[in-house]
Amino acid sequence: MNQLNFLLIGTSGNGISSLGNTLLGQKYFKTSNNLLSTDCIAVKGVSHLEDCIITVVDIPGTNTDNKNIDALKSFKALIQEALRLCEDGFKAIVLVLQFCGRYTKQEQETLKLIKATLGEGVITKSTICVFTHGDLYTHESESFETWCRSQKGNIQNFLTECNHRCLLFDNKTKDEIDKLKQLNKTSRSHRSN
Ligand SMILES: Nc1nc2c(ncn2[C@@H]2O[C@H](COP(=O)(O)OP(=O)(O)OP(=O)(O)O)[C@@H](O)[C@H]2O)c(=O)[nH]1
Ligand SMILES: [Mg+2]
Repeated sequence: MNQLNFLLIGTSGNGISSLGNTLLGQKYFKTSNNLLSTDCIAVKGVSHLEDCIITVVDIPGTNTDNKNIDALKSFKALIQEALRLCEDGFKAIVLVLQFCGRYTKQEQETLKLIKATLGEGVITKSTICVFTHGDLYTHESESFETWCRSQKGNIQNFLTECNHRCLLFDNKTKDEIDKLKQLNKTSRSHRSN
């Protein structure tokens, strides 16, 4: 059996838990459209697909706006908890961004937390970048890859750093074939690490 272990990380509200559910093919994680997240623990989900065991750990989205919280300390505690839940470790860290969202200071702070906790090399070595809200992608004449390569500034630096392992996900799709295609692409990105 192949094992695909994913740790999902991102800024709160980017669709992290929804992505986890898509990857597992079932509703494991709580999702919400509330403006403030109430999640505070890491949760693990496991599913089987053909010859694969897929393990996903969903941690609460980061929120570095709240200056009363030591963001690094609480992030480190969450990562430790995630590693405890998935003792074989993670071959891929999935940084969840939102298509049509902006790459702001908040996103860069999330990236800093990842590097400070998992090491500077983690992006190049084992990070996949997933853009959720793929249903909003309407660039019919341009492939998603071309769109990624045309982005500028800090986001381009990040995409280059993760060797353009970028995927677009529509977590709302009801199309079973679409769902499988998204999953297959993720497993290919994972194997290219
Ligand atoms: N249209 C669309 N909506 C999405 C997609 N992915 C997530 N959403 C919506 O975005 C909202 C937030 O999704 P969650 O998965 O709860 O986000 P999260 O990042 O886990 O948020 P917290 O854990 O609360 O920080 C929900 O209303 C989802 O239905 C997507 O691909 N397309
Ligand atoms: Mg969540």
